[in-house]
Amino acid sequence: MTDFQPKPEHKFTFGLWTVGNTGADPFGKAVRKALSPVEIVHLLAEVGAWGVNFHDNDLVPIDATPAQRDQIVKDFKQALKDTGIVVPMATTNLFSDPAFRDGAFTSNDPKVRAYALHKTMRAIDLGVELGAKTYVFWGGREGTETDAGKSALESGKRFAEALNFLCEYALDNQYDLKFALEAKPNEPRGDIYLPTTGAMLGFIATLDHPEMVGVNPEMAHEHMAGLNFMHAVAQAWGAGKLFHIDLNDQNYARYDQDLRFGSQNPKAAFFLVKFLEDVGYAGSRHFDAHAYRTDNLDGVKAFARGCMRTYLILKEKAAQFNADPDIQALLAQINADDGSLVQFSGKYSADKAKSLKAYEFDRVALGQRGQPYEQLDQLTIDLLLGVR
Ligand code: GCO
Ligand code: MN
Ligand code: MN
Repeated sequence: MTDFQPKPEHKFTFGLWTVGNTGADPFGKAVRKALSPVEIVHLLAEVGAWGVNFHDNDLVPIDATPAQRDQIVKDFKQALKDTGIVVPMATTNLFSDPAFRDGAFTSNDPKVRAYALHKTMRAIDLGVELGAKTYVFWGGREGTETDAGKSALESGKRFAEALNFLCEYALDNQYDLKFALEAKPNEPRGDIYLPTTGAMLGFIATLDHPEMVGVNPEMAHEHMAGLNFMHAVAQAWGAGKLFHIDLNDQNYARYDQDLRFGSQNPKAAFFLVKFLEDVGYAGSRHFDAHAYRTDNLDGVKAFARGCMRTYLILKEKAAQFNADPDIQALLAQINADDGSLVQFSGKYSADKAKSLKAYEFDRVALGQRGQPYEQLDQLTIDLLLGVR
């Protein structure tokens, strides 16, 4: 039993926009005071986080003068130095400004596409200056409400062209930087292009520098699409593409709720944490969520502490699952292999194919074998509910 206290080795991070969220939504204005980036860094240090991530304009307002920019960056660097908080990831805001109303890299307006590249190169410079090694691309406005005016095919080509350009930019500047693409099915657009992590993985293979580009899957986004998040994460991991992860929670089939990690569906969160810990994922655990609008600053801290605490509790539960003799006995039974057909496994050979085709299976016997998944799942529930 640990005390569930976050430590730097857990690599827990928050965005400036997450704990900095003021509670404004489409139906109501801010309920909390806006915190400065320096205040947020100190708040994150107080709750025990390891790192802070930001969009260019979370840190430097879009209309800041060069002198203002320099002062803001200087103050922010000082706060990082004073607290030991690091910047593992940065990203670009390509969605708030009216210029991006019809997208950034996929906008039908070539001037907007050029401006999106200009803004992103400057934001990459800023991120690298502050130490970021991962650069996230979330194309919130890259999509449509109507397909009458924007070509999905052309948009895909434009998005690829922009990423190819930016990969070359990072290489040209010898930046130690990897790109992570974040999918979301909708919101703020009616439909966002490349809506799932799986779609992003397919897209990456078409780029000029696929080795530089991976994914940043987000739990809420796959849940909005009704999908199993852990399965998406496993596919990304298997492809060597899990460069970053956005943890939060979400009711299925709702608007983007950005709930505290593990608060809505602790069982899905458990299987996710178990996966990440079992495979040895070594990247940031980034919480892309925010406190309920009902809460004040104390609630924001409770929210941040809660995300990390729940992760650590689930991590301990995963270790308990792996050490539980009854659970392991059922798993051994489920995965039992008497080795009798070992000659047919592995790589293809003409002989193997020939003898496998000729082999006589007892199909009826195969169909009679049940699996004790009910028992195993109930043991998992007992464990998660704390009676085991
Ligand atoms: C959202 C997204 C964003 C991105 C962020 C980083 O639903 O608004 O999750 O929070 O993660 O822009 O790229
Ligand atoms: Mn999101
Ligand atoms: Mn996100």
